[in-house]
Amino acid sequence: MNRPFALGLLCTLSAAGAAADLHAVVRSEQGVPVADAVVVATPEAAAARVARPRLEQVEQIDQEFVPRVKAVLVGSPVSFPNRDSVRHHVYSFSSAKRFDLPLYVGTPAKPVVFDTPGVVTIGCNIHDWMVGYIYVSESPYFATTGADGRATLGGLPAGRYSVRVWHPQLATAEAATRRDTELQASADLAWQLALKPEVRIRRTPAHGRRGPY
Ligand SMILES: [Cu+2]
Repeated sequence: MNRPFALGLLCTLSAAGAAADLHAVVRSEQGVPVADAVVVATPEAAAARVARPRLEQVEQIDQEFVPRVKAVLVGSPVSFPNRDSVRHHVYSFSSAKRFDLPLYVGTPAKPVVFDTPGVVTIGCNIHDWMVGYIYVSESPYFATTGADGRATLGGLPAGRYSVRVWHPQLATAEAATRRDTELQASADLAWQLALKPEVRIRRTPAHGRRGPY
């Protein structure tokens, strides 16, 4: 007897919970998959889901930042655990967040709070080749591409979004990557990005694994 009611409730629930997955693929102009690209979807309406910043981390492993590109929601605290036996001195001069964590081993007691949207370039005072990026996102909907150039933004409420891509080697303004899309069900979006050549500082033997720091 109560079956119609139950069915009605089920329909209501599924309509209210309508969510879409956005499958993004990012390639270079030559068609090579691009890793470490941040894909951000900004809803036209205010974010339906209230996202809370949570503790994130960027490790130092074998004298590199892991991950090299980390996207976080604005307001997120980020800790910088040092997994190496050598000391690191992590810092940034970026306008979105200036900070300095003088020489340390283990995990500095206080995480750094990233409270301004933008890109924060991080380095190490001791190991010049160590470069990483923290992308501070205003929207809670983002993902970073893997080695296959793919990223999935899951569970986006249906609606209109502008979607854009950032990468450390992006040759254009981030705004130029913008796509406007109406998401009702899952969708695919693809980008071919013009990238600048990668500039990497060579690791010097003096700063090898068994170095003085
Ligand atoms: Cu270092």
